[in-house]
Formats: sequence, structure tokens, C-alpha cells
Amino acid sequence: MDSCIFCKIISGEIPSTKVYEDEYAYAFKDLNPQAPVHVLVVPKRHVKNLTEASKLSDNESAGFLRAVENTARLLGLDEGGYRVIMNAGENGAQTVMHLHAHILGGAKLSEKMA
Ligand code: DGP
Repeated sequence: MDSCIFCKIISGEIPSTKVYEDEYAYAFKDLNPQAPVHVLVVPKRHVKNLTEASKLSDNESAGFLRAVENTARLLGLDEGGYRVIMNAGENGAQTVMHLHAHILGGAKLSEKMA
């Protein structure tokens, strides 16, 4: 999608700090970290958010989920644990309309979710 920031990051048009990449997904450091480790994982195919997740093929959906697992492992978060957040739409405070999972970790996070 031409105007999408995350599509431009995936294509390399906008620079990012890459953490992980495979056929289905791309992971990079968040510009505005909310935890000691804060990485975004995005499917390479543009869909708006989870409300459009069924537009992804089964392989793309599974690949996206596996990329979250692989990224967290690469970051060394799998032992101690981490949080995954996916905001959707206005009430979910989504600001970039390309499906993404926030991986937050590197410290004991608050028990509060909102
Ligand atoms: P959300 O509120 O779930 O839509 O979060 C979008 C996140 O994307 C937010 O934490 C900041 C991050 N972000 C926005 N623009 C850029 C960018 O150009 N580069 C990077 N690395 N992160 C960005």
C-alpha cells in the first residue's frame, strides 16, 4: 500500500533497525520504546489490523505468528517472558494502520494492561 509507513519500512524506503525477517514478516525496533525492549512485528502483506486478519492466507497468518515467536527468541526474551500487544482501531489506540504486534520485554512489566 503506497501511503503506509510500515509498507515503506518493509520495502526499505523508510529506514528501520531490523531485528528479524523471513518470507512472511519483518520485525524492527519501535521508534518510541515503551519498555527496555520494544520491537514491532508486521506481516509483509498489508492488512489494516486484526479485523482484517482473515485477508491473510493461512500460511501468512501462521508465518506472522511464528515470526513473533522467532523474534522474541532472537531477542533473548523467551526465558524470562514478554508481552505481546496488538492494537486495533480507534478505541484500541492504533496509530499505524498496518497489522502489527508489539513485543515488550526486558523487565518485569506492570500487571495493568491499560
Ligand atoms: P500503534 O499505536 O499500535 O499503532 O503503534 C504504532 C507504533 O509504531 C508506535 O509505537 C510507534 C511506531 N512507529 C510509528 N512510526 C514509526 C517509524 O517510522 N519507525 C518505527 N521504527 N516505528 C514507528
